[in-house]
Amino acid sequence: NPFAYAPAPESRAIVDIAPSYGLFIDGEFTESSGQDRNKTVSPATEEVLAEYAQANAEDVDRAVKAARKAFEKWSALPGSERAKYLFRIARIIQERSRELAVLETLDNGKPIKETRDADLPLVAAHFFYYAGWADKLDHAGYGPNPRPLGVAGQVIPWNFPLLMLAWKIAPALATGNTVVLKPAETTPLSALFFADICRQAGLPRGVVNIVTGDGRTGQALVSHPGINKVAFTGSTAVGKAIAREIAGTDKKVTLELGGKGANIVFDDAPIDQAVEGIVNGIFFNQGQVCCAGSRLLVQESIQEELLDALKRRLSTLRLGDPLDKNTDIGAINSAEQLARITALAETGEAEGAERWSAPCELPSAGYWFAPTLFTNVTQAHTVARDEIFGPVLSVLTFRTPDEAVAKANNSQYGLSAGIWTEKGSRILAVASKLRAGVVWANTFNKFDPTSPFGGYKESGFGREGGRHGLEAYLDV
Ligand code: TXE
Repeated sequence: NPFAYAPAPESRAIVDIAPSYGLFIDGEFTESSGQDRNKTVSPATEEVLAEYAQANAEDVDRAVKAARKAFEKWSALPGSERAKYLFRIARIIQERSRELAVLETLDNGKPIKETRDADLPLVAAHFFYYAGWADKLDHAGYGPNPRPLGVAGQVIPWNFPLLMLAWKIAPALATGNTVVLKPAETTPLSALFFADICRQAGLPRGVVNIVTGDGRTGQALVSHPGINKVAFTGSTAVGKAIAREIAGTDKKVTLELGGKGANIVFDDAPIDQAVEGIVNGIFFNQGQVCCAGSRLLVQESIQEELLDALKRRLSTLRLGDPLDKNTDIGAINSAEQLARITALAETGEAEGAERWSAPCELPSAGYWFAPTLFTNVTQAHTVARDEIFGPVLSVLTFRTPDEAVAKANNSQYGLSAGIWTEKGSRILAVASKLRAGVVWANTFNKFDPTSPFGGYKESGFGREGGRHGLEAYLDV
């Protein structure tokens, strides 16, 4: 067995998780005014990691008031001063990145290989990137006096807890806004550790506030009259509920919602490279990625060859302990998410699609789902339409580039797409017809803080990242 060699897993001893956490308001950890507590568990073992406060409306009000008060001074600072804090935060994240990577892996269930090599470097990069903007806003074509909006209420999901926090907090702070952020209920820990980093960086009180809790806390936050801007990443259903909630107010909003990305492989594609890209596209973070390439569109003539190669590759993926550096597939984030994936996969079978799962043993404790393919899929099948948000790939075929484009665009979503071909002219022609916020060519899931990210159609609106990401936080 070539994989018998197993180096020591990354030690969880480098993270000091307290048994219980309060809220971070006005620069201090404080208790909720209510008694409600939640628990966060390790999805790989179901072991309780910590208890935390379920913030109520009164707590949210306190956090918004602290952010409002801090806004006066923070927004008046010269950009070069705000930049210093952001650079400091970025450096502390780098210094503490092993600790944060282990923490994120414990709370989320994703492989340490990913938190170490993708999440944490991108988190630091985001803070460095937006730190660089803070003193340049006056000279970036925004006119002489771009103004921050005020207090941002930010609600984030559990799939990239710290990275989604960085996407939200870095541009808000760079532009002179203050924030109240609510992490997801299953992954509150890295946001609480980030609060500690804010203290370590000497960030003025109230500029960043963290309120933990479930959807009720999120609802209290987005509906609070003291919020000027709502930034949300999560399900399309909740995104729509938030849009309804704030309709009729003067709040600005950006929504980053679901997806059903098409990964289009033409017959001249380098097959081995495409297989790696397909695997990365749908099995990175167990497929719990809004821009996952969850629909494979393969040109009919190479279907057999590609699927054979893909199945061979999937059979080598190692599923198990997320802290083991060799693990490719970690745990599903929660029992609820596992139930959702399981139900959609069962629907796929019931509707007549053919199911194939990678041969791997699932641990007895924790939430696990083997990498799975569906073939014989038509566009009418639920597995071709609904976001599964799990390690499940639906395979469809096409004959011509036009048919590929039509099928790729046949979705309520429009977040991501991929094209695999040797022909540069085809990449440009096809990409220009795809209704998706990002199109990758001969690669997938590449992220960069300089690049705007966001959706068409029901994948949401507004862009995060890059220069466009600043606009969401400025009145010009
Ligand atoms: O999402 P929710 P869930 C999709 C994915 C997944 C499904 C459900 O398909 O299977 O959504 O996941 C907060 N007002 N995505 O239930 O509920 C909630 O506490 C304000 C795609 O976890 O949308 C959490 O912090 N906030 C997605 C956040 O919203 C509310 C990432 C997201 O949770 C709220 C996650 C309310 N009424 C799931 N209700 C992506 N685009 O990456 C809940 N929340």
